[in-house]
Amino acid sequence: MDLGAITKYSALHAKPNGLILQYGTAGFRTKAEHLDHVMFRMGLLAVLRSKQTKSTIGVMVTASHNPEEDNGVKLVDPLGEMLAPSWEEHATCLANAEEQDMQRVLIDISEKEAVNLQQDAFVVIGRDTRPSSEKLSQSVIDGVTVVGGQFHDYGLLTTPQLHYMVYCRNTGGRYGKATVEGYYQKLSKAFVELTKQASCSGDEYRSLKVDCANGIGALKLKEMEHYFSQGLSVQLFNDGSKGKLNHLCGADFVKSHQKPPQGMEIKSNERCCSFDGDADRIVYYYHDADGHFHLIDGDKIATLISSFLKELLVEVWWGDWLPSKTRLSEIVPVYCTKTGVKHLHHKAQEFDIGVYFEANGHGTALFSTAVEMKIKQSAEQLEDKKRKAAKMLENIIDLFNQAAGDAISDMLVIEAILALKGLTVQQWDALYTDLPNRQLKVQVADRRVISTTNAERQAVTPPGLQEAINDLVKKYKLSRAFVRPSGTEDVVRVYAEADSQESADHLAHEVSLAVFQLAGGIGERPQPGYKAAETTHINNAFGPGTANEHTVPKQCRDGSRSFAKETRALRMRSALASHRKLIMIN
Ligand code: 16G
Ligand code: MG
Repeated sequence: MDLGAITKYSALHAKPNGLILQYGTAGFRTKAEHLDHVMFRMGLLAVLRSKQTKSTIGVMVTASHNPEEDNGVKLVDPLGEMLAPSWEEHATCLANAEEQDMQRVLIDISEKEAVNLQQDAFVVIGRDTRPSSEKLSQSVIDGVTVVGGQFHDYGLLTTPQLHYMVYCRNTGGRYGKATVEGYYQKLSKAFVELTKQASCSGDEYRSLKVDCANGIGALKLKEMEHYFSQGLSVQLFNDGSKGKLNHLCGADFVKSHQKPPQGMEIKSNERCCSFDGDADRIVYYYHDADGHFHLIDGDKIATLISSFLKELLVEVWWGDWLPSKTRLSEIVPVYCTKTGVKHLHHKAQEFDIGVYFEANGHGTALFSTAVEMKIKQSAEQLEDKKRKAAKMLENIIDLFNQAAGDAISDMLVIEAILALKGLTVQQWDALYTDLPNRQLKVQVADRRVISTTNAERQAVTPPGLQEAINDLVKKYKLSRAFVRPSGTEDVVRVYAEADSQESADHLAHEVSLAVFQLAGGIGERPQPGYKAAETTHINNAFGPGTANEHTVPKQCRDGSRSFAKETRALRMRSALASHRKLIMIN
């Protein structure tokens, strides 16, 4: 390392004195004007990580669903995953080192991680459409080059596209071609193959309104549209030609406010969806004949996908690989993890097939190499219906972005399934009914006083908080409530559900008061009654089906549906995660 050059260039990307940032669940995120030094240093760090792993590392410049003025950066590890936790800590130390300490921190990291500095390094860079992104990605490039790293700047990309590029490059092209063209072709080919099999070809199944949050999703979908247009026609809204990024539109807005984005006319029963600002999340919605808005969030997306995959798996292997005496209900484990895509992703990797989604619409499906090979083999060796189902599985594997949750890929998966099953958006929505719920946030002096266990569903500290929650929950029917510190905002998240909206609202309020009293609340005491803004938070990522909690209990307790129906939906939803058992049975 040429330390002199690093010092010289670092001074051109000087850190504002005293500024402390943390590499959180989605990297660094703050106002764009505070990020120049962070970008430069993440360029340096990406080179070290690349040398250590002897692989290509990705750097994405985006602040996803945050306001246009914000920006952020995250590093992408060799198989397209989120950065390893020990390197998140290094990222935080490096970003916060004062100018004079920067060199030392860099050397410390290299030593701790036994980085061979003679090793070549390669970094790929992508950015979203924010006005600040181009300059900030140039600062990343400055960091990469000053320590002798090679790079490829992809320019404008969705976040999942960058993850895909990293994955492709580190698997010698086996996963796909590391170009946007390669991405479009891989996904579109799989989609068109799949939808060719759909018997219902009526227009109602083949057109979709897409709110692109005035972000990168619009650009990429426009480029890609003609590749898949024989299977689906998309009508784009909030395509960035006039509105502001994420302003009154996008997946996070729609999910938090439970209403359609601005600028989109919706006729009754029309299928619509929203991407977020960097196109790694998607939610669906529609208006019923009475004009009521219905949101179809990540939970229902997971339900649709897993039920479809399970049907195909059973079709291919029932009575063969999978002994017919196996009860389907036995092969359906559902797991909860802490909030954050990385936790879900790692859990899903433990299975031969793992499907994960946060309620906020971030998710995908992962397939082990063993199961992919088994499916390929079945598609070649089996006959008739079994072969057809195995072929569909082959295509659906190609259609998923296994490196990261991807709004474009998920949209095509969902559209293919709806077309193949001949399902309307209402039929999909009716797979199960959510219990009424409420999400709130509470301001406290230090949110770290709240620690949790059991996938963030139980508070361990401060003393007495969990007991207080337990007592409150007992007052309501079909109720439960959780609290946890946010990973992206300086607040505590509160989630409550119960048999009626009124009860859910009351419970959420009472739990907020308990947090305020026992965890050092600051500012105004939580008031009863909820304005949309109060229930809105950056990611809306708490509660069932989000990062930490899938909807199983909520569904089981929903009195509005027969138990048989509920458990059937539940089994279908989780079938996928169970596939490891199929392998074990074999
Ligand atoms: C980040 C995470 C998301 C999580 C959310 C929780 C990624 C790419 N994103 O946006 O998975 O749901 O944080 O935020 O990991 P919260 O802790 O503020 O609710
Ligand atoms: Mg995003």
